[in-house]
Amino acid sequence: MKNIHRIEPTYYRSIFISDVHLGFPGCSAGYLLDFLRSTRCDYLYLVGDIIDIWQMKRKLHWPQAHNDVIRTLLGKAKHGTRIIYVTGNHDELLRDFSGMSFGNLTLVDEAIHETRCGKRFLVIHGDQFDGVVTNSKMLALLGSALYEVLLKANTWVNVIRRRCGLSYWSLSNMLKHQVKEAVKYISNFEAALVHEAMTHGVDGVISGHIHRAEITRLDNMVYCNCGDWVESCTALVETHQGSMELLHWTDKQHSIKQHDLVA
Ligand SMILES: [Mn+2]
Repeated sequence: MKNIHRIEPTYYRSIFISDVHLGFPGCSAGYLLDFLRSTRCDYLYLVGDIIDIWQMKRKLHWPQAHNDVIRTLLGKAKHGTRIIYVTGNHDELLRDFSGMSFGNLTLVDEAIHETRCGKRFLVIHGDQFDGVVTNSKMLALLGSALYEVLLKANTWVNVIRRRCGLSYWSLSNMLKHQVKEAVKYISNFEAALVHEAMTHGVDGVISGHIHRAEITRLDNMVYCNCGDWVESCTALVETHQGSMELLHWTDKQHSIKQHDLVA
């Protein structure tokens, strides 16, 4: 395992990650460890749902790789990285400790980040703008290949329904409605966050929660979403020059496989 760390880590001024869901079996801790060990930064923002306390209450799942993520994060703090832990809804128990600092690690419900170029961003998880907390994993699935598979399955479902004397039932209509709802939910979420950023008088917003990485411009504001480390393995980074970029870590296959063994 030692030879993977010989490459000098890539430096970013700031790194933003969200929705890691440690304690949940779907967490891609191996990829995240690879990412954390391959990069270094001055500011590391953990934009909520890092530890999935909801999930841990249901069933405890805590493999060594999840410990390693925590140890790697604390190691970074020890070596000078400022860690700003912005709480989410799956780790909302931590909201009781908002405002507290533990060495280089600070717990907050929201933060303002100023880039090297002087652009100011509101950093917030985003669940605060959920009317109803929606299962974002389901949202992601609905846009995927599964949708196609279900459409095909619909034919067979109706063959059986007909044989049983039941009326035609359109799975595709139901799913199309769901997809439309999902798209509406995402655009409402984005609009709500941009509106919140406006009230703070900042230049943009950085959030998480909906597991959908993005950098875009909306109403003259910059909307960024860190994505997640369950499915997409994405991080938002601020370069040394102060520009924002999205990284898709699964694209970097070179040293990932070895970490999979750890997970
Ligand atoms: Mn969330």
